[in-house]
Amino acid sequence: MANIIQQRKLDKAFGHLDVDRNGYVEAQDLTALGVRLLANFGVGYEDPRARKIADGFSTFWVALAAALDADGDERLSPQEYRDGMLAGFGGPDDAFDRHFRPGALAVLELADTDGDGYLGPEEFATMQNAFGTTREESDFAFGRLDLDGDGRLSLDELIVAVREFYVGGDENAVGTWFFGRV
Ligand SMILES: [Ca+2]
Ligand SMILES: [Ca+2]
Ligand SMILES: [Ca+2]
Ligand SMILES: [Ca+2]
Repeated sequence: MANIIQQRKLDKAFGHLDVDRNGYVEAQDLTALGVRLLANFGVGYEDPRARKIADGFSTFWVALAAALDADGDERLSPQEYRDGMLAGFGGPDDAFDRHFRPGALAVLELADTDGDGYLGPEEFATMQNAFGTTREESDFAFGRLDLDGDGRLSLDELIVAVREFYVGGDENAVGTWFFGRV
């Protein structure tokens, strides 16, 4: 059973992924999201980080479609997404680590512009902007995630939060707030 927070997280995540807003998540949405991220950070396609994003998102899409595209039309409806995620994509087995982590890590590494292994509020906000998060919501999320209040988030703690946001069932986990209010 999905609680209301889980439901809202799933709908929010679906909204991020449906970049062209046609009501379905498709392969080209992931491509568009990657393009937007690279543009926000001013990184060109020749950059190795661009390749990591493209590979990570492609891996993610193939796994997502294989697990969630119940009717086989190569796109995910909101219902397919919700049902599939609740049925345990990234659940007890290590689907998250295998299919999701490489893309998520590529995004975080891209966002860590000074390469210190942490995201500060500016780096975080630039990344969030690609997902349509406002600066205000980004700062709200940053404040929730920065448990020790030192003004930075390590890539390791961010990966944990991303996992909590996308596949976690615990609404009290800080990752619930990864993209701002839910
Ligand atoms: Ca779409
Ligand atoms: Ca489908
Ligand atoms: Ca940094
Ligand atoms: Ca911190």
